Amino acid sequence: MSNLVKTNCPRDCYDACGILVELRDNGKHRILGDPDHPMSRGKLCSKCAIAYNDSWQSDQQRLLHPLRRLGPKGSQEFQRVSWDEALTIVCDQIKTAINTHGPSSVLHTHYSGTLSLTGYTFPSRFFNYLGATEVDPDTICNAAGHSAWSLLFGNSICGFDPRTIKSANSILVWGANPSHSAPHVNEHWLGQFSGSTIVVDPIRTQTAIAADLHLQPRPGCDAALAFALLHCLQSNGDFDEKYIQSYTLGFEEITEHIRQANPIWGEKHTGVPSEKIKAAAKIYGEGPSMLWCGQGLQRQATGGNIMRSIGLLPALTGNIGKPGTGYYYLNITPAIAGIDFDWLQGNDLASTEKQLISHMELAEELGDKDRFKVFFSWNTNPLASAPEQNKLRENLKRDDLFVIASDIFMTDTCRYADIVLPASSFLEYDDLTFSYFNYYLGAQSKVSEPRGESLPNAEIFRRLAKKMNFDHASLFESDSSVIQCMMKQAGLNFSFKELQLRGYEYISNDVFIPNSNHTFDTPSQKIEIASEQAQAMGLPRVPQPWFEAPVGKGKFRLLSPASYWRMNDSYSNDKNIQKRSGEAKLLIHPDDAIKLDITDKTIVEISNATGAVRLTACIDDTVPLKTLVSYKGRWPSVEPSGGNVNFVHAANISDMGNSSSVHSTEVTLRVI
Ligand SMILES: Nc1nc2c(c(=O)[nH]1)N[C@H]1C(S)=C(S)[C@@H](COP(=O)(O)OP(=O)(O)OC[C@H]3O[C@@H](n4cnc5c(=O)[nH]c(N)nc54)[C@H](O)[C@@H]3O)O[C@H]1N2
Ligand SMILES: Nc1nc2c(c(=O)[nH]1)N[C@H]1C(S)=C(S)[C@@H](COP(=O)(O)OP(=O)(O)OC[C@H]3O[C@@H](n4cnc5c(=O)[nH]c(N)nc54)[C@H](O)[C@@H]3O)O[C@H]1N2
Ligand code: SF4
Ligand SMILES: [Mo]
Repeated sequence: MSNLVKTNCPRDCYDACGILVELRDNGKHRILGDPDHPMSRGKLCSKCAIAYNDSWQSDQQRLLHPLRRLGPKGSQEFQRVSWDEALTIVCDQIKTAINTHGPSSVLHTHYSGTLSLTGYTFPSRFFNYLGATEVDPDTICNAAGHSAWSLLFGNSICGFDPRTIKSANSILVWGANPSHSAPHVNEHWLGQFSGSTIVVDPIRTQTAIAADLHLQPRPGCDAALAFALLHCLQSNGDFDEKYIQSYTLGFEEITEHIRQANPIWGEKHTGVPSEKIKAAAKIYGEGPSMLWCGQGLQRQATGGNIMRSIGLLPALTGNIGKPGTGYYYLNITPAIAGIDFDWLQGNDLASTEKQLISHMELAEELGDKDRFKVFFSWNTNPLASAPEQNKLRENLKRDDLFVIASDIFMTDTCRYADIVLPASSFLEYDDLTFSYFNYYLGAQSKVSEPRGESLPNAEIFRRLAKKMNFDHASLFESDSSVIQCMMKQAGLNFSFKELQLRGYEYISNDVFIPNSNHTFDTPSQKIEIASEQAQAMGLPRVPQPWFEAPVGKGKFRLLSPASYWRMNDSYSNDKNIQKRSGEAKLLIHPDDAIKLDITDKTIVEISNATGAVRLTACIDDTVPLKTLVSYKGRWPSVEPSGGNVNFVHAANISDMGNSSSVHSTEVTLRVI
């Protein structure tokens, strides 16, 4: 057997890189980028190249055994126990909660640890069968955008096919920062594009610097900016009247909004110079043009309205349904290929309707003694990533709340758990992976035995189901059966072994041209500019040209998007990455810094009614005035300050999808 094995990266990342593993006899393998893979081209991102070759294969760093809490919650005093003991305790606690308060008193939360399909979905079968309450996963990330584009286009998960870039003249990247969040897409896809690139971002990111045109609006003003662009597009004669007539509904209801949104108005309310608005409209209007809306964009108080408004650009210019056009938010490739998520997650196993709460409600709801008795966190680390960290910690400490956490490392969430269950990493079991950018699936291949006594996510829940004496067959389906079924559903008519050898496979050799028949999955089958559904939800019938007023005196807007060195909050425990990325920084514009007597390395505190956190100032003119930036991804327990930006995140929900509006956070700033 060759000592090289192909696998794929299952992180929550647009790139979905191919990986080549050089097997070593000592069991500590070399993890490299697959040179034959169209994204990785022989190179992993800096963070994975370090962490996969270090902490992810380190017995000192990984959780190796089930643990039972000895000291107070948060103290990290644990005792090693066997799987049988751990699962017996978990099972007893779940049964007690069901007997006294019903199954919905078990609350589970999960998200983006691994996105490999079995690891990501299979445990939900257990919780659905049980009748547990679920923290609605996307509400921490992208639910507002999904709701918005579902109303407008009838679909938010099947966007342009990146392979059609050759036919485009311009790409508009709006509120995404692939230089951090999708480094390979940034280098090999966007970076090699020969047409014009426009970036809309309050931060002058590396992607913005490389673009032909950068519009730098104040945060939360994008709907107004979209309308100003529409005004210019219409003036330039770049509206596609025939397309509007045939395939959209309710155009006449926004014509007045468009008329009044002239570029001077746009400049006044967004901070983007009118000349730049005109220049961007000219480039986009020439077409064919592609639109990429990022996930950071919609984490605003009015993020849903922002997405609906920006979606009008392709709709009114007819940049849809032809090569080199289209709009993209997320391509949920497995769903597009036909993989049945209801089956994967066991949505039909529930005997009563599932109760959902938003991530924005989690901290508060955990304080409800009568509602939740067991909290089970798996594949996620809410004590770093969730809002209202003070309240969350306080409520997790409740004596009458039993907490279970499953992770591959001793995260802050694990520290607060009564029982910790060690999970295996993607190097230790077979699965399918996918990209939410490119239209391909990949094989995740087992290259090591699970570290210590750790178990793959699915196996943990098969064992727990057995302990609970559940007997439904789908709770015990083997990984290989799930993988085989998924491949069949996706039309990959060859063996998993073959996929492992190939590494990855496009779900179709032909490029996708979504909406080429111009029929949309909305009630009217048209693009619903005016939406009765929206109205019924208490939202405006049509997108609104809203903008936010600049922050008040003494206040700053805080943005905390994806960091270069971390994957969400993962890798924060990796010593090398800690060294490379340095202390947690707060980027501040030089003119703001001078006024407050702040220089590089000054220790500052940002605070609001929700909490406070100390950070190290970094003077940086890539951020706009009155806006602060601190990239997400720190574990409070490994920070000297004991905090992270989510101590000031107030959990306000956005206008749609019960979703996060973390980028609407306002703080005051003082020197310590
Ligand atoms: N301030 C601020 N906060 C944010 C955001 C922001 O923009 N600003 N963004 C939000 C967004 S977009 C997201 S998606 C969330 C993400 O939030 P989380 O889902 O909490 O993401 P991670 O912090 O990476 O946590 C995933 C955990 O899963 C673990 N893990 C990895 N593989 C496995 C596995 O196979 N099994 C198990 N059991 N565990 C595994 C990792 O070790 C890690 O601890 O954060 C949100 N938080
Ligand atoms: N390295 C790395 N890669 C990641 C992640 C990570 O943590 N680290 N996280 C993964 C996950 S879970 C996700 S969801 C994606 C997120 O990746 P992206 O989709 O790129 O989204 P973000 O990085 O959250 O934010 C992108 C940009 O939105 C901008 N933004 C914020 N507010 C506004 C606004 O009001 N208007 C406009 N126009 N722009 C605004 C921010 O300044 C930021 O530069 O990345 C994934 N990839
Ligand atoms: S996290 Fe993203 S960029 Fe890094 S190796 Fe994985 S897929 Fe590639
Ligand atoms: Mo996310």
